[in-house]
Amino acid sequence: EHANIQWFKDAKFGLFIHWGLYSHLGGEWKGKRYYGSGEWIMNQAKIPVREYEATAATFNPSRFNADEWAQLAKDAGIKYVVITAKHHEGFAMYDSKVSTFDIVDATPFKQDPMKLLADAVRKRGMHFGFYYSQFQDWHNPNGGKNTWDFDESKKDYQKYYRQKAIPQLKELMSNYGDLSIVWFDTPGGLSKEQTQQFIDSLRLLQPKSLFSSRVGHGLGDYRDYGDSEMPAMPINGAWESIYTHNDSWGYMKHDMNFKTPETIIRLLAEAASKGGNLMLNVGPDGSGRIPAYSAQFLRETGRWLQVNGES
Ligand code: FUL
Repeated sequence: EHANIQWFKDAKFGLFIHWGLYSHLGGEWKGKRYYGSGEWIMNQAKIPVREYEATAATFNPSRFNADEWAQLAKDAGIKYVVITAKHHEGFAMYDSKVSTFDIVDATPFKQDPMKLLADAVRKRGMHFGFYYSQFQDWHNPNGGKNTWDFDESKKDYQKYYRQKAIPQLKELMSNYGDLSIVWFDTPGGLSKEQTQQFIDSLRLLQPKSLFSSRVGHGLGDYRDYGDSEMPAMPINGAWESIYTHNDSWGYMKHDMNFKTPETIIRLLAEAASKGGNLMLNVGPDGSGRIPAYSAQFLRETGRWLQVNGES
């Protein structure tokens, strides 16, 4: 068991934030609407890397306000916040020196929102962590799962890990203060031994940070279930169940199927009663705003928790 697991076991309620270049597209490409997960639009529409890159030129989340996001989480009774630093699309939402496909180099915004958010969250006494897609990277010729630009059988995954994933993880784990979680997702391309080496090398940078189980091969510090999956029975040990507020993780302008505060509270109570955490996701839009229904329903959830003495 990880020496720093107790805060996580006590936390009960986390906020997941999916925010990337896909948020700017909002589930629509060339006039066609896509359904499901907005952050998968590059894959769904088979958008070529060069065309996808070009969308960064108009991505300007000028309404982003780190203090507003962090205060909303605080008001909702949330204890930890995890945000996508790089999702499968390969776009870094922070100032990366490893690639120019990042928010500082490739967009008119030119700022690093992750620095501000990390500080705003920790200032309010909550834990902060990064999501990082360690294997799937549809932008990198050697990253996992872009089969429309690249030939999967010709890829050198080790090279991608060496040249992009590990150096970027090192940036994230060196330049943003103490991380409480590194949330890996959809493992691939590494054996169990290689995964252990990958973990060990990163641990040196942030020994106190927990690693999610999607690092692969059962080697994480706590257990995550499938997307929108709740275990049927109480479970021993540290675990987390992840749900998104509507039906998409990344912002989708035509998805209004937001869970009511009552549904959120039921999910939270169910996870807690079975011994785990609920990490609920919101998808801010391309301008940097958290959808109004998400903000409202999170606040109402927080008020309920306060009135009922749970926060
Ligand atoms: C999945 C990813 O493929 C989705 O896009 C999302 O990030 C979800 C939380 O995990 O496996």
